[in-house]
Amino acid sequence: MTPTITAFERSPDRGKGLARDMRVRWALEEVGQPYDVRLLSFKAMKEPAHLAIQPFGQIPTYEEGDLALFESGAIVLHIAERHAGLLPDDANARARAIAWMFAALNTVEPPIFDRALCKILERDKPWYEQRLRYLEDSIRNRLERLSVRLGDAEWLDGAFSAGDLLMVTVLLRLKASDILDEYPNLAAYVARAEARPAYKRAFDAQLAVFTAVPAG
Ligand code: GTB
Repeated sequence: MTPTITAFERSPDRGKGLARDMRVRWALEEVGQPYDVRLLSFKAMKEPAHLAIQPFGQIPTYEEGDLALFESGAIVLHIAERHAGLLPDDANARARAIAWMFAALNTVEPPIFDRALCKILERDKPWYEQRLRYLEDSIRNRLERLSVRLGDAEWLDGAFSAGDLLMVTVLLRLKASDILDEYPNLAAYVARAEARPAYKRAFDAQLAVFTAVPAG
């Protein structure tokens, strides 16, 4: 059965692939699972039909038969568990890959996402510079440790996994800043992931939504 995911009808990032449907699209492309996309307006995301699937009125969601899922991390884990290619077979290696998925979303993403929000929503506040510095220090703290752990390796723990997929989607949000370039092995890690054919297909698919929508 072909799963259906939801995505922004008009992504505020104008097709840069920063919204969280990108990680779900990428996971589906990595495992070779075709999918349909239901595009939602901000209004439709807050209507009962969508709230029944996503209690917070957000994208992405994932529907397959009588399964409806929300939370991008849970969706990527579901895809990785049901298809070969995103989690190792060895039980311990699999547990470690899942730990990296949690690390990406719980430990690395929060200061990166908060920085993006701060730059949009708090620019005119008296605490802006101080808070931005605090968030950037927190990001550097995480990236420093991540950079040390990655070292010269290609991926975080052996073969490319769902842990790398989520970590890279989180780090990509820093591409517009200079912060990622302070850690050349992390910048190269992100570039390596972006060069994966599955990443490119997912990126192009979400970009096509933006370019297909008339401006306005
Ligand atoms: N924890 C949830 C998950 O991982 O699925 C969070 C989902 C989420 O934040 N969804 C956002 C959303 O639906 C889109 S991705 N927001 C609408 C709302 O809450 O009303 C976050 C996002 C939004 C915009 C950009 N951008 O423009 O760059 C990037 C990321």
